Amino acid sequence: MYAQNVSTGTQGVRDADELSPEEAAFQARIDGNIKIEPKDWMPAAYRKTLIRQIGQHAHSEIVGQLPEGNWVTRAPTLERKAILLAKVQDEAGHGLYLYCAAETLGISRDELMNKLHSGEMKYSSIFNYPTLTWADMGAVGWLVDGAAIMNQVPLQRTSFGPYARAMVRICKEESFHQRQGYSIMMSMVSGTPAQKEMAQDALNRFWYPALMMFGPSDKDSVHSDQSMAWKIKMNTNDELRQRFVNETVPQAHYLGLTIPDDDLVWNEETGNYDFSQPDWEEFKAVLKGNGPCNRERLGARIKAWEGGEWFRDGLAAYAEKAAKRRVAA
Ligand code: BYC
Repeated sequence: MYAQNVSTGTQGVRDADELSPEEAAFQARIDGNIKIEPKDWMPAAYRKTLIRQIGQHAHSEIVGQLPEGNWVTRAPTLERKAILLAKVQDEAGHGLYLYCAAETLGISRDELMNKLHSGEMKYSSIFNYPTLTWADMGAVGWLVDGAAIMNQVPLQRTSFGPYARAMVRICKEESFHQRQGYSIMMSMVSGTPAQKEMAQDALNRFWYPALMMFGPSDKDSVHSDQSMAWKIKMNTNDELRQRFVNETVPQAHYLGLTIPDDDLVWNEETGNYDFSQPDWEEFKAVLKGNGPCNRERLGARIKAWEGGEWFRDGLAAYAEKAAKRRVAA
């Protein structure tokens, strides 16, 4: 049951009969839905793609704490504060599972951090937008975590075991995150006219950045073919974006809010909503480091990393001493 073609990423797509016996056996495992584990043989490009995607995902969880952490001290009630705090802490946990999954591929946490701080590795474009009002906490939970779930539920079946297993718990927690965001939106739209206006304004600002989270359109996606052949990705960027629009539009209607897209229309023939694409030039600018908050976000992460150096050094020194004591005993 070998795949017809295998994309190598660097060399284009090769026919199955061009594969080495190791590559063919590897592809057969993927096609048979047998998980790849860290000690199994894997093509170098598979390892590299996974480190890139899992690392980017881990960085997104960690950087993703910043726009919401910004609101913990300003939550309107004690209950909302406790919920938001729990959510932000969950994101830290997600980052840690994902860094651990990436480390099983032979890259260290320090290397991953250095690559984030130097700009060599990315994190999700969405976190380069500011959170200006409390309604943004609603929009982020509803739309950003909603988009994350759409992308991550299929990743529970991804071919690399540690990544797939991390996704199971992450998805459970993301569902709670999405619900808490929608709950904030429900409160805002049933409040004063000014509060409803804040909710609409948050939707207006987060709609297109949320659509960008799924990556460029399929025709411009560099990695999709290869990643789909290796079941690192289970769906294309456009498929997931369409699913997200189909699920989110009725939720906006229920809230009594308007999606900021004049061309949004239900298409009976396709059974999907037709919608306007995000501004891909803006997306490219954000990826290049020129979004509204890129410098601030990266600056905050670098400051936290440098500020924590004494603590990491202390932990390492303690571990070294404990190891010596064990040898001596
Ligand atoms: N932002 O060939 P493509 C979350 C890059 S949610 C930045 O289609 P791929 C959270 C891409 O890396 C977010 N960069 O790439 C939620 C590539 O550049 P490089 C995290 C993006 O990898 C709430 C280039 O564009 N989720 O964690 O096949 C609270 C070409 O794209 C973006 C994940 O990471 C973007 N939006 O597909 C807290 C899910 N889109 O690397 C936290 C796992 C594309 O060649 N990741 N690029 O320089 C994925 O599913 C895929 O990596 C993507 C992109 C769908 C995102």
